[in-house]
Amino acid sequence: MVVNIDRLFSKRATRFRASEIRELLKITQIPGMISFAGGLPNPLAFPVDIIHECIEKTFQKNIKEALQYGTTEGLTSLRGVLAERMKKNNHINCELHDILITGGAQQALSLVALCFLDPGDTYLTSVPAYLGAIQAFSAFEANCESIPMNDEGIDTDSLRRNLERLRRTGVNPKFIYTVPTFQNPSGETMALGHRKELLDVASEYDFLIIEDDPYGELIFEGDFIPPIKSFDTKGRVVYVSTFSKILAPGFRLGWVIASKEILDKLILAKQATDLCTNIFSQYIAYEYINGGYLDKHVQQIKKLYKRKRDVMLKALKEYFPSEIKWTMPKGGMFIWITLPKSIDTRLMFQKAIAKKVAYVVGEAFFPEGGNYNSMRLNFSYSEDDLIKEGIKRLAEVIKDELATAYQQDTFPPEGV
Ligand code: PMP
Ligand code: G9A
Repeated sequence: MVVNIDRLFSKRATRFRASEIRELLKITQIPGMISFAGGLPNPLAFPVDIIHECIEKTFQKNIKEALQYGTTEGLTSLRGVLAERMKKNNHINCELHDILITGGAQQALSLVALCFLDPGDTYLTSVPAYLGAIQAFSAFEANCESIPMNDEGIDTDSLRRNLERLRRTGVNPKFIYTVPTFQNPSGETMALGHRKELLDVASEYDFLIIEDDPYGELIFEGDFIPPIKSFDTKGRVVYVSTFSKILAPGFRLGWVIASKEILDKLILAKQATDLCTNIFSQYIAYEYINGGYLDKHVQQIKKLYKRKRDVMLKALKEYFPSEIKWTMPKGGMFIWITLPKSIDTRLMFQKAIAKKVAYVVGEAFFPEGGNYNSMRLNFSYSEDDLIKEGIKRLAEVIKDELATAYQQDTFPPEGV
């Protein structure tokens, strides 16, 4: 008998959607393609020699333990050095028992969803939002409410209005998801006042803040703005970060800092999911931090990405038509482009691919869709001369699109 597999899938599984970014990774492997699509670290930013050294140290000191199962919480020594670093660099008051090591930040987001979202629950996200988070949360059959951003970060007036509207219908959101620093996808940073205000609002309406901070270390200029977690005295913020952008995503290592009650639940969810995070890579990450390599290496990554951001900004200024707007990120890996309303970046995508340049359509970052005239560009991955060439190609595609839109607007001529 033929298996009718669709009948057997869970309702949840039927809601799974492919991530545009993951799908795009295939396109970007086409020879000659210049990709501004995936948020990939530059391979030059991988500390290959240091990693080699850290692996050798692990072989000399702990190879038997590194090949064994580990605890679900994660390697004690790694959690210890991480806690010290979080206190020193990020002003987050934490100890090793406040930290859970996860399989990347992505797993942390999934575990949060597993622990907090029932079908029919509501959560909030600032938009545009990191696509992977939307994907992780959407599997749990919860309702998503989008809160727009303004120049300063989250639009707290709109947030309050939305919360009042939800309250009138008896809905109390479980959490808000946000990337306050050098946001993926916009590159924007939430101002200090807005961070504090967001925490006040969360306290007033009693929901959690899921603060995702993969890019906070990659600061090129301007003042360091402490994470929301650093003001949290009541355990209202779940802080998530990752080694993907400061060591290598291949290690699949991230971490969560949260209150004991939340962490205990996340640990149980993780036990059921994968028992423990890759212990071998945790030993390497420990040696990387403990040997003092991380701080030095982050300086080099910042220098490299700042240069790439500058190359992209210069090329945008040189080649893009004047009616196009873009963000000026002071760190991170992304620039957000806003085109005239007449351009639909979904339709333009195939034309860009034909010219061998790729981006992510802006719509992908809005759970409710729309915003078709926007796109995200990654500047960390491509070589400098290819950044310039790619922006030149993209500018040609946009100019063609603008000319076509103009012809359509003015045709047929008046009176015909
Ligand atoms: N959150 C954000 C905002 C990201 O940009 C990413 C990766 N691009 C992740 C989480 C997932 O990172 P990881 O590799 O640690 O799973
Ligand atoms: O899915 C990945 O490869 C991580 C990158 C995420 C992004 O491009 O935002």
